[in-house]
Amino acid sequence: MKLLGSLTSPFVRKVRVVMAEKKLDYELVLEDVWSDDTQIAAYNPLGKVPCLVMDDYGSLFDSRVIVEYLDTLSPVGRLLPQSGRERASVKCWEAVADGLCEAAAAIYTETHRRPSDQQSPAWVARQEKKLHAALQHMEECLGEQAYCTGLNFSLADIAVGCALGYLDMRFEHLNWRAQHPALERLHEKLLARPSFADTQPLAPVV
Ligand code: GSF
Repeated sequence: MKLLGSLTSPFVRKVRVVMAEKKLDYELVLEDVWSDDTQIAAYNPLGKVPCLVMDDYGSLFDSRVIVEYLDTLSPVGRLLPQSGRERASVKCWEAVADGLCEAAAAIYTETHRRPSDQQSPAWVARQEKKLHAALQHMEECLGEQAYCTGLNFSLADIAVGCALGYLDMRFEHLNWRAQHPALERLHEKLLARPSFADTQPLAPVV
């Protein structure tokens, strides 16, 4: 399998962490989706990473689809409960964490890729509200629990950890740790896992 991705995307990192936790082999192919000569549209009509290209050249996209598929490939380290409310709960954590990343990436794109006279402060403020609400929600739901859904490590923790790592890379000034001690504790615990330590996001040198 080939994973088309970047070293900065939290969605790509989520897939890489899942690959590592499941002990799956793959090749990471770096793709700059903002460059004119990107190949990404040949595999994903939406032009986004991550995109998984399988050995028969079929492709899967959207990190949530990819990680759900990967979890079925091996019984090693199940990351999603088989069914029912528990499974939905993990997926809901993932949706909040991914939504946080979407809001954060939207702010970054607006403020760094759009000419300043075309930027909308009101739109940025709307995304910031989502970002802060998502952090608050995750902090409250995690509370004193060992992991997002209780005692067991799951895809929920992977999604949350990748979102927090993305904030550290792009929004250091936000200092999310100050208001979210439960998330800080979880993040420290996750960084002790090789799957997280080996995939820390790298902002390109510009
Ligand atoms: C989001 C992927 C995404 O926004 C998923 O895979 O979970 N729901 C999707 N990828 C960004 C890179 S980043 O912000 O992580 C991307 O490829 N953007 C290029 C574009 O043209 O929007």
